[in-house]
Amino acid sequence: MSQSKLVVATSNQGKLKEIRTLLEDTNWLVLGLSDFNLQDTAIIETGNSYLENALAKANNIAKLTGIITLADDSGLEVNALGGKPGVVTARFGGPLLNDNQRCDYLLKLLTDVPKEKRQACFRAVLAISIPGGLNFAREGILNGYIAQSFRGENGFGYDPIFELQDGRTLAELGSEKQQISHRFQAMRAIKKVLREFDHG
Ligand code: ITT
Repeated sequence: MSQSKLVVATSNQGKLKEIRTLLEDTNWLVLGLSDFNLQDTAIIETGNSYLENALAKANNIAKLTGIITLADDSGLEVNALGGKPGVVTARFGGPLLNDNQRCDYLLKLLTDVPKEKRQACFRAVLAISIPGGLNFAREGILNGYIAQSFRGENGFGYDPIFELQDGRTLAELGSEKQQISHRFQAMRAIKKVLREFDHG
Protein backbone atom coordinates (compact mmCIF):
# COMPACT_ATOMS: atom_id res chain seq x y z
CA MET A 1 0.00 0.00 0.00
CA SER A 2 1.43 3.41 -0.93
CA GLN A 3 1.40 6.24 1.59
CA SER A 4 -1.17 9.04 1.57
CA LYS A 5 0.30 12.54 1.85
CA LEU A 6 -0.56 15.15 4.41
CA VAL A 7 1.04 18.53 5.09
CA VAL A 8 1.26 20.11 8.53
CA ALA A 9 0.57 23.86 8.48
CA THR A 10 2.91 24.96 11.24
CA SER A 11 6.04 27.06 11.52
CA ASN A 12 6.66 25.68 15.02
CA GLN A 13 9.30 22.94 14.75
CA GLY A 14 8.47 21.58 18.21
CA LYS A 15 4.87 20.99 17.19
CA LEU A 16 5.88 19.50 13.84
CA LYS A 17 8.16 16.98 15.57
CA GLU A 18 5.42 15.94 17.98
CA ILE A 19 2.82 15.65 15.22
CA ARG A 20 5.18 13.44 13.19
CA THR A 21 5.66 11.18 16.23
CA LEU A 22 1.93 11.03 16.89
CA LEU A 23 1.28 9.95 13.28
CA GLU A 24 4.07 7.35 13.19
CA ASP A 25 1.63 4.47 13.60
CA THR A 26 -0.42 5.50 10.55
CA ASN A 27 -0.03 5.26 6.80
CA TRP A 28 0.34 9.04 6.38
CA LEU A 29 3.48 10.52 4.87
CA VAL A 30 3.85 13.72 6.91
CA LEU A 31 5.22 16.70 5.00
CA GLY A 32 6.17 20.12 6.35
CA LEU A 33 5.85 23.61 4.88
CA SER A 34 9.48 23.48 3.72
CA ASP A 35 8.60 20.55 1.41
CA PHE A 36 6.54 23.09 -0.56
CA ASN A 37 8.90 26.01 -0.07
CA LEU A 38 6.19 27.62 2.05
CA GLN A 39 8.17 27.93 5.29
CA ASP A 40 8.02 31.72 5.11
CA THR A 41 4.27 31.90 4.57
CA ALA A 42 2.90 34.12 7.29
CA ILE A 43 -0.56 33.10 8.38
CA ILE A 44 -2.13 35.84 10.38
CA GLU A 45 -4.00 34.47 13.36
CA THR A 46 -6.80 36.93 13.92
CA GLY A 47 -9.40 34.51 15.28
CA ASN A 48 -10.86 34.72 18.77
CA SER A 49 -10.71 30.98 19.25
CA TYR A 50 -8.30 28.10 18.74
CA LEU A 51 -10.83 26.61 16.34
CA GLU A 52 -10.96 29.68 14.09
CA ASN A 53 -7.17 29.93 14.00
CA ALA A 54 -6.63 26.23 13.37
CA LEU A 55 -9.14 26.27 10.49
CA ALA A 56 -7.58 29.41 9.00
CA LYS A 57 -4.10 27.82 9.02
CA ALA A 58 -5.35 24.51 7.60
CA ASN A 59 -7.49 26.07 4.85
CA ASN A 60 -4.82 28.52 3.79
CA ILE A 61 -2.17 25.84 3.30
CA ALA A 62 -4.60 23.36 1.72
CA LYS A 63 -5.37 25.98 -0.94
CA LEU A 64 -1.67 26.54 -1.63
CA THR A 65 -0.64 22.86 -1.70
CA GLY A 66 -3.77 21.10 -2.93
CA ILE A 67 -3.29 18.29 -0.41
CA ILE A 68 -4.88 17.36 2.91
CA THR A 69 -3.64 19.78 5.54
CA LEU A 70 -3.44 19.45 9.32
CA ALA A 71 -3.08 22.50 11.57
CA ASP A 72 -2.70 22.88 15.33
CA ASP A 73 -3.74 25.89 17.34
CA SER A 74 -2.92 25.59 20.99
CA GLY A 75 -2.34 27.57 24.13
CA LEU A 76 -1.90 27.73 27.85
CA GLU A 77 -4.75 28.81 30.17
CA VAL A 78 -3.80 29.90 33.67
CA ASN A 79 -6.58 29.99 36.29
CA ALA A 80 -4.96 32.76 38.35
CA LEU A 81 -4.95 34.93 35.19
CA GLY A 82 -8.60 34.26 34.38
CA GLY A 83 -7.70 31.77 31.64
CA LYS A 84 -5.06 33.93 29.96
CA PRO A 85 -3.01 33.86 27.77
CA GLY A 86 -5.23 31.40 25.81
CA VAL A 87 -5.32 32.06 22.06
CA VAL A 88 -2.52 34.64 22.32
CA THR A 89 -0.12 32.27 24.13
CA ALA A 90 2.43 32.44 21.29
CA ARG A 91 2.63 36.22 21.64
CA PHE A 92 2.31 36.50 25.44
CA GLY A 93 4.59 39.21 26.84
CA GLY A 94 5.21 40.75 23.40
CA PRO A 95 6.09 39.64 19.89
CA LEU A 96 9.88 39.74 20.30
CA LEU A 97 10.30 37.30 23.20
CA ASN A 98 11.65 33.79 22.75
CA ASP A 99 10.15 30.74 24.49
CA ASN A 100 12.37 31.07 27.59
CA GLN A 101 11.62 34.75 27.97
CA ARG A 102 7.87 34.05 27.70
CA CYS A 103 8.16 31.43 30.45
CA ASP A 104 10.06 33.91 32.57
CA TYR A 105 7.42 36.56 31.98
CA LEU A 106 4.69 34.17 33.14
CA LEU A 107 6.67 33.06 36.22
CA LYS A 108 7.17 36.69 37.24
CA LEU A 109 3.44 37.41 36.90
CA LEU A 110 2.76 34.49 39.25
CA THR A 111 5.51 35.22 41.79
CA ASP A 112 3.16 35.59 44.76
CA VAL A 113 0.69 32.91 43.73
CA PRO A 114 0.90 29.80 45.97
CA LYS A 115 1.07 26.25 44.59
CA GLU A 116 -2.61 25.50 45.24
CA LYS A 117 -3.64 28.45 43.08
CA ARG A 118 -1.33 27.73 40.13
CA GLN A 119 -3.67 25.44 38.17
CA ALA A 120 -3.43 25.69 34.41
CA CYS A 121 -4.22 23.69 31.32
CA PHE A 122 -2.87 23.26 27.83
CA ARG A 123 -5.47 23.11 25.11
CA ALA A 124 -4.93 22.05 21.48
CA VAL A 125 -7.31 22.11 18.55
CA LEU A 126 -6.27 20.08 15.53
CA ALA A 127 -8.05 20.94 12.30
CA ILE A 128 -7.92 19.24 8.93
CA SER A 129 -8.77 20.78 5.61
CA ILE A 130 -9.65 18.46 2.76
CA PRO A 131 -9.11 20.19 -0.60
CA GLY A 132 -12.54 20.79 -2.05
CA GLY A 133 -13.91 22.31 1.11
CA LEU A 134 -14.40 19.82 3.96
CA ASN A 135 -13.18 20.70 7.46
CA PHE A 136 -12.95 18.72 10.68
CA ALA A 137 -11.56 19.65 14.10
CA ARG A 138 -10.96 17.94 17.44
CA GLU A 139 -9.76 19.28 20.82
CA GLY A 140 -7.56 17.93 23.60
CA ILE A 141 -6.80 19.24 27.11
CA LEU A 142 -4.03 18.55 29.63
CA ASN A 143 -4.46 19.77 33.22
CA GLY A 144 -1.56 20.75 35.44
CA TYR A 145 0.11 23.60 37.31
CA ILE A 146 2.55 26.37 36.57
CA ALA A 147 5.83 25.43 38.30
CA GLN A 148 7.82 27.85 40.50
CA SER A 149 10.87 27.63 38.23
CA PHE A 150 12.18 26.02 35.03
CA ARG A 151 12.91 22.27 35.09
CA GLY A 152 13.80 19.84 32.30
CA GLU A 153 15.36 19.97 28.87
CA ASN A 154 12.83 18.23 26.61
CA GLY A 155 9.92 19.49 24.56
CA PHE A 156 9.35 23.10 23.57
CA GLY A 157 7.52 26.29 24.48
CA TYR A 158 6.16 26.32 28.02
CA ASP A 159 7.07 22.67 28.77
CA PRO A 160 9.80 23.54 31.37
CA ILE A 161 7.27 25.39 33.55
CA PHE A 162 4.20 23.17 33.11
CA GLU A 163 3.97 20.74 35.99
CA LEU A 164 1.89 17.56 36.11
CA GLN A 165 0.04 16.24 39.17
CA ASP A 166 3.09 14.07 40.03
CA GLY A 167 5.38 17.13 40.20
CA ARG A 168 7.36 16.54 36.99
CA THR A 169 7.34 19.21 34.31
CA LEU A 170 6.54 18.25 30.71
CA ALA A 171 10.16 19.05 29.87
CA GLU A 172 11.26 16.37 32.36
CA LEU A 173 9.29 13.68 30.53
CA GLY A 174 10.71 11.76 27.61
CA SER A 175 8.43 10.12 25.07
CA GLU A 176 5.74 9.93 27.76
CA LYS A 177 4.50 13.40 26.80
CA GLN A 178 3.24 11.89 23.54
CA GLN A 179 0.94 9.55 25.50
CA ILE A 180 -0.79 12.14 27.67
CA SER A 181 -0.59 15.56 26.05
CA HIS A 182 -3.38 17.83 24.85
CA ARG A 183 -1.99 17.27 21.34
CA PHE A 184 -2.04 13.48 21.78
CA GLN A 185 -5.69 13.61 22.84
CA ALA A 186 -6.76 15.81 19.94
CA MET A 187 -4.75 13.61 17.58
CA ARG A 188 -6.33 10.40 18.84
CA ALA A 189 -9.72 11.83 17.85
CA ILE A 190 -8.67 13.34 14.53
CA LYS A 191 -6.93 10.12 13.46
CA LYS A 192 -10.34 8.49 13.30
CA VAL A 193 -11.46 11.17 10.83
CA LEU A 194 -8.22 10.94 8.83
CA ARG A 195 -8.72 7.20 8.35
CA GLU A 196 -11.71 7.96 6.10
CA PHE A 197 -9.46 9.94 3.75
CA ASP A 198 -6.50 7.56 3.61
CA HIS A 199 -6.71 6.23 0.09
CA GLY A 200 -3.01 5.33 -0.09
P1 ITT B 1 1.98 27.82 14.28
O1 ITT B 1 0.84 28.80 14.45
O2 ITT B 1 2.82 28.10 13.09
O3 ITT B 1 1.53 26.38 14.36
P2 ITT B 1 2.75 28.82 16.92
O4 ITT B 1 3.87 28.48 17.84
O5 ITT B 1 2.51 30.28 16.62
O6 ITT B 1 2.98 28.01 15.55
P3 ITT B 1 0.16 28.72 18.19
O7 ITT B 1 -0.29 30.02 17.62
O8 ITT B 1 -0.83 27.59 18.21
O9 ITT B 1 1.44 28.16 17.46
O10 ITT B 1 0.67 29.01 19.67
C1 ITT B 1 0.84 27.98 20.58
C2 ITT B 1 1.56 28.50 21.80
O11 ITT B 1 1.38 27.57 22.87
C3 ITT B 1 3.05 28.62 21.57
O12 ITT B 1 3.57 29.65 22.36
C4 ITT B 1 3.58 27.27 22.06
O13 ITT B 1 4.91 27.35 22.51
C5 ITT B 1 2.61 26.96 23.19
N1 ITT B 1 2.40 25.50 23.26
C6 ITT B 1 1.47 24.78 22.57
N2 ITT B 1 1.59 23.48 22.82
C7 ITT B 1 2.61 23.36 23.68
C8 ITT B 1 3.24 22.26 24.28
O14 ITT B 1 2.87 21.02 24.02
N3 ITT B 1 4.26 22.50 25.10
C9 ITT B 1 4.68 23.76 25.36
N4 ITT B 1 4.16 24.86 24.81
C10 ITT B 1 3.13 24.66 23.97
